[in-house]
Amino acid sequence: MGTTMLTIAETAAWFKERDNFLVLTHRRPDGDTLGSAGALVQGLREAGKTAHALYNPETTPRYARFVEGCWAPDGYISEHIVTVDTASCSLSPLNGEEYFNAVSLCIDHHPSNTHYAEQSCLKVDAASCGEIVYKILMALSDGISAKSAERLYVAVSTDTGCFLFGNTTADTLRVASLLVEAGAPHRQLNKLLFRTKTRSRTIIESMIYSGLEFYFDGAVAISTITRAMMESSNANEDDLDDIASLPGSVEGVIAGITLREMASARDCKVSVRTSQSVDAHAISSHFGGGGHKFASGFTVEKTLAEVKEELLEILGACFAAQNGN
Ligand SMILES: [Mn+2]
Repeated sequence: MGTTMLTIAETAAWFKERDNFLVLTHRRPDGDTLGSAGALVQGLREAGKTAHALYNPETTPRYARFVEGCWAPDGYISEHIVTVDTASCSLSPLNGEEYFNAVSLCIDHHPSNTHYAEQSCLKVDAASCGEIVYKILMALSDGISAKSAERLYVAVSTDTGCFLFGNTTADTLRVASLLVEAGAPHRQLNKLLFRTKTRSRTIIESMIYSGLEFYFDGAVAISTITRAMMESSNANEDDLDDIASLPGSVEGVIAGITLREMASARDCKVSVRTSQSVDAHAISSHFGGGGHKFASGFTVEKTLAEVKEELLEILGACFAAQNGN
């Protein structure tokens, strides 16, 4: 499938010439997709357009307020479907599948993007989709409201782990600075999103730490989250936000793997976080997943033990190749 690549200026012009947009977010929505959608809807409305986001039933309380007032009313008929932060149609929320057949514009930063939209504004160097949406809104109306700035700050800061992840660039920080100038309440947001833990989060973190396993002289750390752990800690999805970065925080670890048991013992979700020379996207693509160089993931119908064994083999081959053996 071919897609036409648009620059930021072309994307802004595309919006200018059109009206009646429906913005779609991805399955298991995070701060980037919801913050980007919330800001895009808000910015388009401020530019005099009609825009709504398709309700995402998996929206968690943590991010709900940043898409407040954006959900499309029943019976809304849009003319143009726009996706944000969504690399492929398979990431559609269950209620969005029919819309994914006819996406007019995709705004995204994933290198694994499958070019499913008619037009794409794809910037793989951007740390977050929020940065791209910021530039589009600035090109559209030469200014941004405090409300949009707040939502975009959520997008940019959550996708970079508060500007700590390897994807953070000078441009990310520049955009963040402009968002703060535009009124994003960064102190409150940083406290809320990065310096506050629920008790359930604290409990499940302690379980994860005590179960950490190390391989290859400590270069690989594997953390495991079972359904039993979720139950006994009473943790929900919000409590697991960015949990995948936990094993990589241990000194010496260059590949941090998080294995999570989902609906059944043969439903496993895996997150891979790397630094230096280990390509996270390449590891996940062995299992049909993907992502970025330093962050990727996949789901697979295997038990935790089976996935762990296969991953260790792949990582072993990866380290052997690097050492020239
Ligand atoms: Mn993103």
